[in-house]
Amino acid sequence: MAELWTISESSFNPERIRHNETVFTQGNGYLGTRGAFEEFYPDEQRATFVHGVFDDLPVVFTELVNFPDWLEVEIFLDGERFSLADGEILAFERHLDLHTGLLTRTVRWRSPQGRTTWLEFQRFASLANVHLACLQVILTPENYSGGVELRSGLDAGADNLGFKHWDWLGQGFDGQTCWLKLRTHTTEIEAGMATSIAVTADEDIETHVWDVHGHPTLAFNTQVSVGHDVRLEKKASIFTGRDCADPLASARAELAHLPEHAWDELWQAHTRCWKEEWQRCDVLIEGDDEAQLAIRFNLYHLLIAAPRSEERVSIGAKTLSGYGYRGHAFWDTEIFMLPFFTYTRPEIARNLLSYRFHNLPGARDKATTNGFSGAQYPWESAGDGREVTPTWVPNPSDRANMIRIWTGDIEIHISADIVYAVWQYWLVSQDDEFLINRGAEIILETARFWASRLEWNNENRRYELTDVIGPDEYHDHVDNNAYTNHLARWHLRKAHWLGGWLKEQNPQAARQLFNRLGLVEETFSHWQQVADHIYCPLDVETGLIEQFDGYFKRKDVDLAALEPRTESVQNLLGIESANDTQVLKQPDVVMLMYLLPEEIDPAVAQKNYDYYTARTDLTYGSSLGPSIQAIMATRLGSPEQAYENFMRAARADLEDVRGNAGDGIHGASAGGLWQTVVFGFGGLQVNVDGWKLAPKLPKHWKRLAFKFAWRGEEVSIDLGGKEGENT
Ligand code: IFM
Repeated sequence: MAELWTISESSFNPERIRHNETVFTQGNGYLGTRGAFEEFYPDEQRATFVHGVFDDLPVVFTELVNFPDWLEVEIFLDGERFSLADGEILAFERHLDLHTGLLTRTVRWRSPQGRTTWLEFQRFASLANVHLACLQVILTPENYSGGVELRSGLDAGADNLGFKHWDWLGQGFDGQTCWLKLRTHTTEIEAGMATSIAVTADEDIETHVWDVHGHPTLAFNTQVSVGHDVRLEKKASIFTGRDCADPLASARAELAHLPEHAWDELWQAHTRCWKEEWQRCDVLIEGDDEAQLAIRFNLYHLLIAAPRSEERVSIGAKTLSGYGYRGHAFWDTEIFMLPFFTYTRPEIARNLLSYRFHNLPGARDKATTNGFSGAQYPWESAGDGREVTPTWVPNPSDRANMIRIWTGDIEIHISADIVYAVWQYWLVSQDDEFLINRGAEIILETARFWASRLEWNNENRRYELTDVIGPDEYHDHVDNNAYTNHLARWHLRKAHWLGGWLKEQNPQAARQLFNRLGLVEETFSHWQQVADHIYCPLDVETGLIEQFDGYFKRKDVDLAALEPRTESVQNLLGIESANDTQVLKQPDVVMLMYLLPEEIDPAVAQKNYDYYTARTDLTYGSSLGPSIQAIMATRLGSPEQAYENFMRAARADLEDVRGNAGDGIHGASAGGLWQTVVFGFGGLQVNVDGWKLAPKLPKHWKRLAFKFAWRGEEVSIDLGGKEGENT
């Protein structure tokens, strides 16, 4: 069944080069390297990103910095440069083995002058030692003998789509190792990179040192004859000032203790780690090969982006696999990706939530700047937790004009989303220590924000939230978004509960925290009282929850009448016109029903699901939509819709449905896919008392098996199989 672990490409596709760079990204939770080729092509976006290494720039404030290229290997075959853009490709295959993270490319290439060579490229980003990445190239001439030259090194010229972040501090060589010392321009994060390169061949090898400024390179020359191999092994090491005091010394030391040929040893250690990952996380689907491969592909991408030993970084919306959203983290992490980690790798979930804890100062600043109390999390967050949502961006269809982005100002539900994730993590892990020492402060400080942000409407005798954006971003500046109001109410009630729980569990910690935050008995009872008076709309006659005040008065558009189309409704109609309609970019009321099922009566849920589903731009709207729709369809008994939306999420990046996969993996869609399988089809439900299953597998699935960690114990679920325990 190797093919159900392998993503393959069977021809060289220059027109899909960026999409495939994203798909074939490798990483280890510390770094991510896009699947660019060792040689160079137009339109490529070769990039390596390291978690937490941000630098400032205009418009988007800050972005993950592209590291010096460690992939480059230029190959000259008897004087002819190897390039798939020239000559003839006689055979080409590329495979990403999801089980081990190994990327392999085999090519049979005839040069313009008729020299035929077999080439094999392999590489991996070590999971056993996250500061190391390895690459090898083996080439065999088929019909000629002659000179072979291989050039490889490190290129500090790496920029971010034309913007340079690196200041060069030095470079040098130790034998067959070359190194670079750099510093980011504004954030002043130092980086040390080293690479050691070993070439083996039958004949003698001449090695040349090219000390080109910013691009230390080693060139190897040898003679080769028909049927004989030349092999290059390259190991690269990366450290930054975020990891240690002297990153260059660490990078050099890392390589110094390795033998010249270390591939086998490093590979063994790496694959052992991957085996353990999959033992905890794999999902088995029998009867649907496309779904099986897609879920593994998406989990692979979450796993390679997951910080295992760092608690001051998060996972950006596009993971570490592309320039999209510049590495910024959104609610995508807590609501879409985090559940996978909470249930299978709670240590990683804790790291990700700790990132929000450490960034409370940024959230406090945001609240204060906006005139509120407590902590208000940024809509987009990067290195230090301040708001980094761009205020203006160029209009993609008319670059001379700028579009005002309001999400950083008024998409405020993120503070409750983060608390929701803290609560879920605690529910599943029972990590009291985290809740007491970190989670509580997140929950209470953001509760203070809500209490100050909610507005008392004296006429209607209720609290309201005006001028917000809900999850459906086709509509901005709306009042009383049902999702936001419900989540704020839920959040204040949880904060009230937490006050009592903390006092009971650890009176001393409670006293200290309450004193530090200035919380008294009355604060908690006030929150409860505010929560009880938050306006949460429901039309009792129709059973509909109005998404926001006046939504039903907007123009109703028949989505089917817009078909066939290949772009979002917002692109088709324009921003203003889409805003005037009832069309949704992504689930909003349906999202609310997903997260807080206990707050919505099942009959009401069905009516709202039907109403809003018909108006949601599921094909080309947000990639966050399909998985949630799929789960709700499963819960409400629409199996066809559930499977259709599940496959939409499954194909989001593999098939580049929205045409933007080149910008990076849609991390939220990947996390949502796992939730669809486990919470939707698997029917896993949890609450304070425990977990239960109400599975509803797609008819053609023969078996679904997955594992999760429940309060320290591993639980194995096996559904539908003959041997299955839980059939
Ligand atoms: O967070 C999402 C948002 O919900 C929809 N627009 C894209 C963002 C990043 O993925």
